[in-house]
Amino acid sequence: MYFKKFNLKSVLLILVLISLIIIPILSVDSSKFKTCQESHFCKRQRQTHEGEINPMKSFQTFNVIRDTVKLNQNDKTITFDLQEKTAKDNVLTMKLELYENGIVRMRAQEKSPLANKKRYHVNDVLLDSIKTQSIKWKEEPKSSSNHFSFIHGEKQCCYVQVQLEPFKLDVYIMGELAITTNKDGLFHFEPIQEKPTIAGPENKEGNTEENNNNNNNNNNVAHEGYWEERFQSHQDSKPNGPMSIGMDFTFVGSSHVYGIPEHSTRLSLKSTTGNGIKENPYRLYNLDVFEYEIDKTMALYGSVPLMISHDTKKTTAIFWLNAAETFVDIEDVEGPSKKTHWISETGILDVFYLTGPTPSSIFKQYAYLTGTTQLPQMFSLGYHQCKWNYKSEDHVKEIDAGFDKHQIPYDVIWLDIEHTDGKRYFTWDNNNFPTPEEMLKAIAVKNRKMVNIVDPHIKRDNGYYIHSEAQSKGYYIKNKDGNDYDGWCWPGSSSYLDFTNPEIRDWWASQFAYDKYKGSAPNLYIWNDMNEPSVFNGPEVSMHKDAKHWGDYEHRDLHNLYGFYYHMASADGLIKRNPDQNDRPFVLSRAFFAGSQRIGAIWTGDNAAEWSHLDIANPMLLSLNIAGITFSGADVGGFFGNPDAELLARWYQAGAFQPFFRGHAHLDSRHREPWLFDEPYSSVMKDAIITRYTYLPLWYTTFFENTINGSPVINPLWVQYPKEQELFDIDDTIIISNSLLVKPVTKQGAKSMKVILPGKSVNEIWYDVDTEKPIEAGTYEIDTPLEKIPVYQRGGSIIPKKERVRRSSAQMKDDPFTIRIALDKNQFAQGQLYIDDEHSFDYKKGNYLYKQFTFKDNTLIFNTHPESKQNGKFTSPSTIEKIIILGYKQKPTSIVSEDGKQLSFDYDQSLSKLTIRKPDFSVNSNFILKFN
Ligand code: NBV
Repeated sequence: MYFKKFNLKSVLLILVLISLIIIPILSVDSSKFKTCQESHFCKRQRQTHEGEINPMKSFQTFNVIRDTVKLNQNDKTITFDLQEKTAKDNVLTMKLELYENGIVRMRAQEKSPLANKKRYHVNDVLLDSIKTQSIKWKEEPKSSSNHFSFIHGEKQCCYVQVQLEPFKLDVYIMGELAITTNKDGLFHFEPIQEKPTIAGPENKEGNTEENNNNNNNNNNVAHEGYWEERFQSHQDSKPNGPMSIGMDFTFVGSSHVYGIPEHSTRLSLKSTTGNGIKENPYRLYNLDVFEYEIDKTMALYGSVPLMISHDTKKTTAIFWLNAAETFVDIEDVEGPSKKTHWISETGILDVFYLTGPTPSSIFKQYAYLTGTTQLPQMFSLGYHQCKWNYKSEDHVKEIDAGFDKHQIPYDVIWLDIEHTDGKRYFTWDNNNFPTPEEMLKAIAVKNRKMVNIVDPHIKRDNGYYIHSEAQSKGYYIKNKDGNDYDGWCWPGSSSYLDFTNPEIRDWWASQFAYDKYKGSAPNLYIWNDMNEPSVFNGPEVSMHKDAKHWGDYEHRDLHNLYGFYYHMASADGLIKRNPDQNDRPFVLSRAFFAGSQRIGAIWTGDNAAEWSHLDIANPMLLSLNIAGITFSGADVGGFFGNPDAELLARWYQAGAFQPFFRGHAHLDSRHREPWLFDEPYSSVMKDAIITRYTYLPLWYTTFFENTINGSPVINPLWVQYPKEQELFDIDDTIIISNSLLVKPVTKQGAKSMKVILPGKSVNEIWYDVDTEKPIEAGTYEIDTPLEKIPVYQRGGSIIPKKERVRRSSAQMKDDPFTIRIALDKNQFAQGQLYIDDEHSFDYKKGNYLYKQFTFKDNTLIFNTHPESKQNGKFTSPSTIEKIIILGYKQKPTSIVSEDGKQLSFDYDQSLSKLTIRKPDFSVNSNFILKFN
């Protein structure tokens, strides 16, 4: 036999060789990235105890200085000083405020900061519109009592009780304790200090970390970890010394916490400590993590320090407004409650308590603080085709023609870094892209768009205009010695603009003007990659923390905001390049922070062509969605490697139901445009894309509704069914808006799969969108042949669709709608439809239609949505060409419009399906239909 030719040795050798090839491709080199133990401030805050990590160990914590407590009616604050119990000169001042909608804010910093050193305050993340509300005592501070409490001036949503000795802050909702602060005494604030004149011993015996913590203000401080820190070959000069902050919060009565993206873990956050668990805490520090692995608490590309807690009675959240490196420990404690410990390297203590008490009120409260998602242009909700790299104008033509030839709709073709002249962004490789204007025109003729990559590393080449201008204007971030920061990235030696400075952001934005960005055109949009920032030769592949920014802040203070500001400047550029500034920008960013939703889309970076990465995409996107970043997606197919046809087909099916839908692949990956595969795979991919386009009206309406209420665009089941405890861990199923449930197949070879249709407690009915059959809420094993995407419409919902297949979303603009009504057990249904010009900011002036469909008492009413602020100036040529009603119990004798017109219809008794074929109503006017 053929195999007999091989002896065992050679087989083993081959296996070893194969594993050498495969394993490095598939796993991250985690030694490049710090754990809490390797980040000295985290280790200090987490404390070591008898050689073991004991993260929740109590510090000597703070007391409130009684006679400093004041209620200041003028600025609506309560203020007081706090003194550390053992280091009496560590005095902080704390400010408490209430904001609209049940939000409590707590801020603290040194009472008498050093004149020459300061803490960073995060700017530009909170909306300017937030306003403090009046406060009154619930229980005044008295000398006989260890407590005081306060409440909102008028609204009685909740109250806050402060304990003086030791300091503790409790938030009560509906009369019950919901969140406690410093219950475990982990409030620890390293005061800014002058560098000791006498060098401290380098961690020598007897000078334990505990001593250091308790004697922060004297000279007895070891340098290593405090005034300098080493990680691998990198030295951090730490000129400001230790200034970390830590605090514990317990979500009382809660068994589940979610949020703090971005991590590759499941949606429901796992415990990292206690009960024998010894995990690394969740880390928030924007990093370019090459080949990230699933289920790790290590940091990824972006950070949103928002944690949401949920139980059957209430939903609450903590928003920790800090842009420095942050770690979060989670522990299950009795109650059951969730205890969390937050640790940041620098910055002030700035915490928002969101009191909910429902999921939707949490989203409103968070949106009130940080804003809602920038309404996407319609094209950006279509399908995007990307690859590192489409190599030339001919290649672009070929791909574009491929979509037409195979009759697959798509909206955007993307160019990666190779399109530039030597990675000089805003330039073109003249050999391969000699006539970009013509290339863009050819795409524009078909109403399609292009996206070009523009990265933040600037090639240090005097012949490159961006560099020479930036350098001469002094716009680069400086290294610790005050010279332009010089790091290694794609173009070789590179510098990085200081986007924290508004003047520099303006200058950057001006580079997108058509006369500056040669070869650009109105249908060219932008992709910001590597903006963590990624620095190949920097610590953890990022920037040195002692690099200097505008205002004399260190990079360490604001690292997690760098990508946010870069994204902001690019999006601003796209707005300003048009004279009327009336085109909504589209900029995709890899790095992000709280508030990035206001700027543009984000994606989950360099995933891999593996089933496990397909499987984790929805949990990661759900986590982003509940933290405000709704316009998000994962590379379809997986960035690294080569998916087989089945994996790719299943990935298209999942991606078609995720907010941002882009196929992308690594430079070394084989081409994988949908038509390159055998049947049935190719058709399955094509059908998934077509299906996406039919649901564009639902996506667009849902994104508009996010601008009103901050709700996720894709929801985990518990958000829609907050009382159904068995749903709290489910994250493989999403609900788009509140109407369409999708559970994509993410397992290889799956012939069948378990699907949970929620809503048992309310007797929900669901309708399989393929068979149109009603199914009661419950758990089912369903068949999943390759072509099946398990999608169910909720009984009680009405979904707008456009069912004619076109080449791109722009060609569908004036197409008629099909309305799918799914009745609930009471023969009731309601849904919305939003329409505008699909691209401009005119909707902000009310130039749109926001309509509501209600089916009730055998009557269908189509009218202006009660919350609509439409100004009556916008009209659409679209009509309603078909109305389908599922769950309609018996054939009506007639369907009559308000003006007495009889409408023709079909009725399918076996499905209880009623179809009104050509109502042809204009979407501009209201109508009422009576079913007799
Ligand atoms: O620009 C090249 C890639 C890009 O295709 C990818 O989407 C980014 O996440 N980029 C990272 C840099 C290289 C990664 C190996």
